[in-house]
Amino acid sequence: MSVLAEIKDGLVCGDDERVSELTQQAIEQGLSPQEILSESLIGGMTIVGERFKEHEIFLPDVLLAAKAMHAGMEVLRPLLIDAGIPSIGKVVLGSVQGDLHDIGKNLVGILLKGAGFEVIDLGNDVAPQSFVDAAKERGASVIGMSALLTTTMPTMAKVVDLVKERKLDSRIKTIVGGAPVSEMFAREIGADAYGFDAANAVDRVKSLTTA
Ligand code: B1M
Repeated sequence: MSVLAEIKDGLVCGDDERVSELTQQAIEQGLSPQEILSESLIGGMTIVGERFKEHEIFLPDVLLAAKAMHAGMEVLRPLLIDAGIPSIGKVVLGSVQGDLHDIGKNLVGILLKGAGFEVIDLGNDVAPQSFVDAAKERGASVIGMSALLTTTMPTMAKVVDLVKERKLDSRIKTIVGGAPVSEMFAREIGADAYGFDAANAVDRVKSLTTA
């Protein structure tokens, strides 16, 4: 089995120590962090999602897989973030209220930092007002929101509306993303951008801040 397949297997089994060790091994073998991330970590988590949906595994198994994903991302983090780059803009980031999923959001944060943005990460379960207050107080020009549940997606609209209500929309732009979110949804709620994955989110944030 290749090291990439072994990492994926370790993640699906929820073995954080194995994932951490193998990720380190993959780096030493010269594999790129992007390849390890997409092929093994995101690939493994996709399998976990499918098995959870089919009731083949249960919530504790998903939690262990999430812990293993975190362990792998921690090894990759320094390689994805090129330290010492001067800030090219500030982004407030969070998973919306009611949503505890934060792996994708964390990935977006890591890649934004890697691209030179200062990221103010509010964590998960973030209330609409907290997004807007933080962006205003910290002088951020972009609010990035992540949602993994169809039930929490409407909260994104509340943030977009609040930015407009407070007449901040000329200087604070919004971007939304997450598995159930689409370009069409982003347009419907009046968000300024949609990122289909973490790398695309970085491109979209760059366009928002240079427009
Ligand atoms: Co939950 N969960 N979960 N879960 N979970 C999903 C989302 C689900 C699709 C599983 C399923 O049924 N197949 C389902 C949602 C169904 C729906 O809404 N239609 C679900 C459910 C139902 C639930 C609970 C309700 C289960 C329960 O309690 N009965 C519960 C809800 C808790 C809550 O939030 N209130 C729950 C709990 C959990 C755990 C806590 C166990 C754990 C989360 C741990 C954590 O995040 N710290 C968990 C996990 C791990 C998943 C799955 C398996 C994996 C999610 C993930 O991390 N993917 C997920 C199934 C799946 O998505 N296949 C599932 C990897 C990650 C890299 O991808 O987050 O999509 P993702 O991010 C991507 C893109 O979406 C994008 O970039 C990333 C890739 O580069 N992206 C952005 C994300 N945010 C972005 C923001 C941007 C731009 C792009 O701009 C700002």
